[in-house]
Amino acid sequence: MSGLAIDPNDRPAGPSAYAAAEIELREFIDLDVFPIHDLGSEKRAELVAQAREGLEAFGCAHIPNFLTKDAINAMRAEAGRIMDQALPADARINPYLTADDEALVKDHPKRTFSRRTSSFINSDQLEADSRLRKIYDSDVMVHFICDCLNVGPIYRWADPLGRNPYSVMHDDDYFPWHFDGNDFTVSLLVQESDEGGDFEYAPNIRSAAQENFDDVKSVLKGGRDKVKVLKLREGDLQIFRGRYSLHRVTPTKGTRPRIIALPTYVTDPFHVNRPHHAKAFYGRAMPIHVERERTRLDGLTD
Ligand SMILES: O=C(O)CCC(=O)C(=O)O
Ligand SMILES: [Fe+2]
Repeated sequence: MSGLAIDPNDRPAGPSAYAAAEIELREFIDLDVFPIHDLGSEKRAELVAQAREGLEAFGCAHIPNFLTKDAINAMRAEAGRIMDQALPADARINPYLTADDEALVKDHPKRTFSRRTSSFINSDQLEADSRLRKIYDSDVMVHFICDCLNVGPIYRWADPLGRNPYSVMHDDDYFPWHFDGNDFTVSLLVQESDEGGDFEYAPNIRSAAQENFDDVKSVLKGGRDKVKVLKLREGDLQIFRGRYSLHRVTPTKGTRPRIIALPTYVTDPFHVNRPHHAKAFYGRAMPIHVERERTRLDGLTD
């Protein structure tokens, strides 16, 4: 891989370590309001039904106030302590995170690049007793998300950088329009920015069978007719099908960084981000990204 320096000794530390007995759900969720552990409860069934409606209609489910204040505070404190280790991005990306292709016309979506300045606190940088990692490792959470998505089984992901990072956006940062490499993303907003930082998305603008470059181009050029805006608040949970919905985070303003946790579950736990994707998003690629680069199930570009 030209341009990608890979250190062969840079091996992931292994799977997450939290067993069910070590995870106290009440450390992050009010089980009276959100009884996600109680499979027979009516409240849980309602939550699942609502999430499915959102996912079906817009590729997006939103559960306000999902996290407890205590969990928000713990995650904000963790992110604050390790934020200076985040690998800042100052990369020009197209929506597919691919290199420029001069064979295409100049205004093709694959040739439309924007500067991404947001940064990730990569998953391998989380603290040993990270609250985010407990949430991520919780089987109850995996089962709940799986029910909401109505696909399954889903798994925690092998990608050592992308499995459960925090995304951080400081004053004037921007996360431009893109598609995700994985099918869906779970987001938990930990801290709002003073201004901006809205999540915008064009639901199901492409499918596994169809790229729909014309529609993507229209959004990139500023068209708003296909765009929806989701105002996330601290503690909100969002489940989002980012592989088919073009999305971005609008520029953030102010001294308070926007911090969002992204616990990422997948249907194929083995395959990780492609090296160029890992480099563009997480600031580095590791041997696992090179070794597991294989043909994907779909033929979409990312
Ligand atoms: O920060 C967000 O709300 C979305 C982040 C995102 O789209 C991504 O990490 O791929
Ligand atoms: Fe994304």
